[in-house]
Amino acid sequence: MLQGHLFIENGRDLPDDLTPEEQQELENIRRRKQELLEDIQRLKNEIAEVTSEIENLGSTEERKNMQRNKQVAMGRKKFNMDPKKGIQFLIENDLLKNTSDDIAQFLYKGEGLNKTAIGDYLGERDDFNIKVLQAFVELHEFTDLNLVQALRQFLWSFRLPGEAQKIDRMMETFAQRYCHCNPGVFQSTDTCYILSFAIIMLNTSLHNPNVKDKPTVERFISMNRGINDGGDLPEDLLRNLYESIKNEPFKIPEDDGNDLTHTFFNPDREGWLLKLGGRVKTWKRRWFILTDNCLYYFEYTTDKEPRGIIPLENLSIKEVEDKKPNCFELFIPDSKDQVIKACKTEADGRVVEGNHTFYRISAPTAEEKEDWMKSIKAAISRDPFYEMLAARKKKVSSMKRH
Ligand code: 4IP
Repeated sequence: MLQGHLFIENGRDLPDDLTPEEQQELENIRRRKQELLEDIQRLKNEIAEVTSEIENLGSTEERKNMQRNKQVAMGRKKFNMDPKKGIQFLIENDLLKNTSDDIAQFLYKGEGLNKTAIGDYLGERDDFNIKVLQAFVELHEFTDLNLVQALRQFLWSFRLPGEAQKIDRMMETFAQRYCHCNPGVFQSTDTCYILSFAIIMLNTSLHNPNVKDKPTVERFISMNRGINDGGDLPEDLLRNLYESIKNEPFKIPEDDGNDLTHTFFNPDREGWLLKLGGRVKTWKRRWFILTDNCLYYFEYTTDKEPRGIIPLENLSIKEVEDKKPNCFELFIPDSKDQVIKACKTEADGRVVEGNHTFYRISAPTAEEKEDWMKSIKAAISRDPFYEMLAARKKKVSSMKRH
């Protein structure tokens, strides 16, 4: 039987020693087997087809995803180098919708984005960028936060650019959003705007080691008199804000190691420098203090009255070569012979106008020269901003009179 079976397996003919019934049965078995083999083959084919479909599906999906991720990474890189070009690239490749809301979301999430680049994009004057800025600020939730908490959140989401006009626009949008989320806290957006800056400056004064004179809470309160549309803000509110900043300084993104609190608002510095005389060109060692946008110099560190004061407004600074090492010069741009507005003390104690068309100064080391130049430059560049702030203060204090 086994042999017969093998015979059937290998050949097509039926063995002739079987009964007709056996032959019939054998025939049936053969047919069923054939059918089963065909079924198996069909299933195999189907499985192969489906597997290949799945494989193809997986690899195209994967490929698409990989391609997309690559392009997004490229878009982010481009954005960090040139924000406008980066956004354009992402839009052209369908990775970002060309709407202010979508772009704002992208910047707010900020994944892989440089915070200086975000600040630059948001600070642009373009109408569309202003819309993005508004949408971006609206993504911040400030409800029930005090002004310091809101500023902490806001100033961490991007790096405030150094340009006065940009800062003005951004802080204005911030103040509007804060007032919208917290109605009734301030009389006007201007009040919120002014107080925001008072807080940023307080942060610097309290936490920048270069600033020796640390303001007390009383001074902070008195500095902010009359800013609530001519009226005063509640003392408790100012005390809380002061304490909050005192206990914890602002955390500000430092993409390039330079930050607003250290260089923009309070570049104050003091130290010994050599100064060349105005008419008589003698070098004198003087103790210099940079504060309130002015350079003061004293004969001794303990002197109460300075020998001279140089307001930095409208001045420029440059490095110069001299027999003395590490020299730099303060001068009026485009006007070589004009005398710089400054005051000095004569030998007999009278305070008179200075005679310098330039101030040449020599620092003890190259590093100190760099530091002084950096601080003085920052003091000069903050000027337009102070003017804007002063204009707002004037506006709110005049409201009371009207
Ligand atoms: C003086 O030279 C000092 O250098 C003064 O510096 C300087 O005034 C005078 O400039 C200059 O004549 P002598 O002391 O040798 O006379 P300081 O005031 O620091 O002592 P500045 O304006 O630099 O303070 P003129 O411009 O006054 O001559």
